[in-house]
Amino acid sequence: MTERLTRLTGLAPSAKLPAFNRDKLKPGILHLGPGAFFRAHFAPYTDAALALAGGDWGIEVASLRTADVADHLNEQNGLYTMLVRDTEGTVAHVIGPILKAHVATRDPGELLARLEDPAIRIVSLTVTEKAYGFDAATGGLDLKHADIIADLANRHAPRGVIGYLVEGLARRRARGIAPFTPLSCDNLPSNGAVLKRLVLDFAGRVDAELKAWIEREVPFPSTMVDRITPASTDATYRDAEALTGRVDLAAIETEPFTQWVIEDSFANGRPQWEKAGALMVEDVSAYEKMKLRMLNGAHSLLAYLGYIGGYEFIRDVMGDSGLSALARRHMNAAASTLDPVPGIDLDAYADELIARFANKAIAHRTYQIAMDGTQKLPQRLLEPAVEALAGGSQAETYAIAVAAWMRYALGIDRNGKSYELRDPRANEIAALLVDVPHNGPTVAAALFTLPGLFPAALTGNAAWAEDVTNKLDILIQDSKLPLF
Ligand code: CS2
Repeated sequence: MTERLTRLTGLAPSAKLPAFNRDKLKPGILHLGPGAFFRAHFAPYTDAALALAGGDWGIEVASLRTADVADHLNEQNGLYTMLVRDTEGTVAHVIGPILKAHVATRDPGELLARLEDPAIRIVSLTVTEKAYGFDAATGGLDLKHADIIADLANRHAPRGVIGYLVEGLARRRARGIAPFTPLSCDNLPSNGAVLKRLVLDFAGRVDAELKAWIEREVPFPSTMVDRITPASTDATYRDAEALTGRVDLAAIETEPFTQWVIEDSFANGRPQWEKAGALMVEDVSAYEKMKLRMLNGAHSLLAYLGYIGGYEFIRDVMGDSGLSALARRHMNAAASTLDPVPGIDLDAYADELIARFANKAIAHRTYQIAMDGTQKLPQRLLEPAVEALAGGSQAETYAIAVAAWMRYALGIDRNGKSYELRDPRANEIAALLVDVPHNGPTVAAALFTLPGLFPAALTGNAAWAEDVTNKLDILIQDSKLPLF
């Protein structure tokens, strides 16, 4: 039987190994949410920074929900393989900065102790949009979010991200320990500012002095993160084993492109990520809007249209010349809502996105990207659509994307087979659609009333709402995807 990946000796020569001494690392970062994206982005940037600039920034990770990834990482002494795929082939990099993994649901006290440890100077997060308890309608705390409700009622034994951060900071303050820097790496606009607002809102409800201390002492840098990272499959584990000679149950796969823009505002030091190619800036918002609107907006458009059109992967959708032209059209529309982005030519950026989406070596499921639509639509599609309409544009590609999401929200494919929506508001959506006849006007009218999702500037714009309705009608009636 093939040996498990647990140490760096004896691996196949095709594996690229960490170029620093792991024994020198000390815990300095605690990362919440060690999913595939973190393993393809934050950890490899830190790995490269350690190799190129030295330092002792080791990472501990904590899963707030499931235990599998954390268990596999511990079984492998924190090591795992990142496969970088393009049409030229696949390269295996073994990534070295992870020291230990924790599982919050199994041992919440252990995670609280790690948050309190003065050695931990950064607490970074990739927990997905829905974990924040963010209300897109108000920009503040969602007081109906299950974790927020539970943690406000029981703040010393939290279960959600905001509850853990506030309790960790409260414990440090009580013991006179300097705060850690919370570092959001999720696809939310101004993710640091959003996180700050949520943490302050939560803290203000439990302890006004704590709130004032956080406001004074804790920086919340925003980041823009980018690397297309599909969920791991059997092919990931198989290729990782072939290229390293070791069984690796924490292997991930990703594309060659990677980008990270970080606001350089840390309370207590940071790794030299700029040595690994990260861009350290004063204000990340222009980069973040660009990425959310051009990449993620087009991704969601392609995911919904592609999934209902019977395409399994984004690369297949891109093989359809009408849909890839539509994606490009949407990117142009999104670009026209943006202020200039320092150092970036938006046209060249769009061309590069098209090539990345078309990468034949990356099998990125439309169904994966379609997940959590209610959490993704506002920043990717609805806010820029409002701005486009205000600027006198017809916002047509946004109408197509929203119609495609609505068609997807019916939960039945074109062969009549049902699928799970995988959205935290799936039950509300289903309830709105009960007994609603499947045609454009009725379904659009029902979904437009989902509380807090669609801004009044969109639903109140009769021409745009009618455009969505007509397009949805075509998508519902036609078994083939129409060319809009
Ligand atoms: C995708 C993103 O799943 C999704 O919603 O749009 O995960 C996308 O692949 C990344 O943001 C790329 O950096």
